[in-house]
Amino acid sequence: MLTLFHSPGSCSNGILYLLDEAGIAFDTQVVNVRTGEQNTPEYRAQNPKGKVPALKLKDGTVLTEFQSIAYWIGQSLAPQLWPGDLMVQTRTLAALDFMVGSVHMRGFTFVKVPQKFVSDTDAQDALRSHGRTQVENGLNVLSEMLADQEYLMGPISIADGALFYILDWAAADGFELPKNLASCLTRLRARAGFANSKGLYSS
Ligand SMILES: N[C@@H](CCC(=O)N[C@@H](CS)C(=O)NCC(=O)O)C(=O)O
Repeated sequence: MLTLFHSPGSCSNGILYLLDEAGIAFDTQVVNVRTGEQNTPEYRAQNPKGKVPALKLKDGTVLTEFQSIAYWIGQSLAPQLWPGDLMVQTRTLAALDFMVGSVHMRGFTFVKVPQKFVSDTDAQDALRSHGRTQVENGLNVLSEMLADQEYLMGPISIADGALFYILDWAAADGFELPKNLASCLTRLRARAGFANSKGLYSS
């Protein structure tokens, strides 16, 4: 059985979304990053990076890093989430990297946890504001990428796992979503995998 190391409400929601979408059986082990469970020796023994998501395979291998876990899911569990055309595959990986590496790490990280970087409260406000601008720019790029398609690459794909958590965070943090992204989030929430999941998305 696969085991997803997951903190509800965090970016591991995106991998949970893809596993639910794949419709396969898996276990979920909660690692609450708000209370520091990612730093326990037990979890570090599984993932020395101390981050979620991580996915433990049947043979004990632990996969880390959102993009590579999403890639593995598309290659081995859910071919319907992995495009066939080389250029679309390449754009899918670029979209994943943009969402996780830029919109999340260089945007939401500063919106959500500026205190991790600076202790001065004015500096935290400046960092939060910088993060909000990065997220807004990111949402505009994603809106152009989506255009009038149903999902980010056209048909549903592994890129939509990252899009799901990015849009979910944006809505929760009071960002105004461009119309096509708001409709896409509604469509993603209406899919059977998410709608019928065990409910480990909310913190
Ligand atoms: N590069 C990692 C980043 C994952 C990440 O930042 N996860 C956050 C939750 S959204 C985390 O585990 N934070 C705990 C910490 O930084 O201590 C990936 O792509 O999976």
